Amino acid sequence: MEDMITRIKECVIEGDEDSVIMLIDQALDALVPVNRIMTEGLTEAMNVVGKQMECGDLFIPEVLMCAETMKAGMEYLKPKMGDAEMKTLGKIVIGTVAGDLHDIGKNLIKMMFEVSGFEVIDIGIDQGPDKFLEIYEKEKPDIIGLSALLTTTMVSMQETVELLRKNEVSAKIIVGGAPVTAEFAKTINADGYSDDAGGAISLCKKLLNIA
Ligand code: B1M
Repeated sequence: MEDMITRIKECVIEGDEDSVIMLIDQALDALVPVNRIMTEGLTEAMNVVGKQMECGDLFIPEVLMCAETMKAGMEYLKPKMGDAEMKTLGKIVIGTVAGDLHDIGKNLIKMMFEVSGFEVIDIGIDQGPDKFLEIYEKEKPDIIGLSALLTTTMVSMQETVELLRKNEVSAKIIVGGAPVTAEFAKTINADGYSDDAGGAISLCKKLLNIA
C-alpha cells in the first residue's frame, strides 16, 4: 500500500499526467483509501515540489506540469470520494483572492467540503472584494472562505473581509493558505483560520454548531 502511494507521489513530482490516473486506479483496485491517496500521495507531492521550487531545483513550467498532474488526479478522485446523496450541512462560497492564481489548495478544500456534505460554490481564482460581496448577496451562504498563497495577496484578503464586514454579512468568514496565520486572521477580523482542508471542515462545523 505504501509503495503505491509513493509511486503516485513520484508521478506528481515528475509531472507525469499520463500515468497518474493509471496509478490511482491500481491503488483503488488494491483498496487504498481515497483520502490516503489524496493526502499522502497528491498533497504530499506538492509539498516536495514546493521545496524544490524554493531551492531553485524546479522552474515554473515544471511546477505547472506537477500542478496539472495533481489536478488531474484530484479531478479523477473526486467522484469516488463521497455519496452524492449526502445531507447538506451548509452552503459555502470559496475563492482565491484578487491577484492570486493559485487554486490547488482551494480546489482541495472545495472537494473535501463537498465530500463532507457541504454545498460549495467555487468562484475561482483572482476574485476581488466586490465579487465576494456580489456572490454573498446572491447565494446567502453560511460560510465565505478566502484562500491566498502569496504574501502580496494577503492585502486583498484583508480588503475582502473589510468590505464584507462593512456590509454586515451574516456568513462566517474563514481564511487560509500557506502564508496566512491564525494571528493574521485575527488581525483582519476573520471568524476563523485553518492551515489545511481537514481543519477547515472542523472549523466550519464548529462555527455552524454542527456536532
Ligand atoms: Co506559486 N508560489 N507562484 N505557483 N507556488 C508559492 C505559493 C511560493 C510559496 C513558492 C516559493 O517561492 N517557495 C511563492 C509565494 C511566496 C510568498 O508570497 N510567500 C510562490 C510564488 C512567488 C509564485 C509566483 C509569484 C512566481 C512567479 O511568477 N515568479 C507566481 C504568482 C502567480 C499568481 O498567483 N499571481 C506563482 C505561480 C505558480 C504556478 C502558476 C506556477 C503554480 C500554481 C498552479 C495552480 O495553483 N493552479 C504555483 C505553485 C504550484 C506553487 C507551490 C509550489 C505549490 C502551491 C500548492 O498548490 N500547494 C507553492 C509553494 C508551496 O506552497 N510550498 C508556491 C499544494 C496545496 C494543496 O497547498 O495551496 O498551501 P496550499 O493549500 C493548503 C493550505 O494552505 C490550506 O489548505 C490546503 C490543503 O492543505 N488552505 C486553506 C489553502 N487555502 C485555504 C483556505 C481555507 C483554509 C485552508 O479556508 C478558506
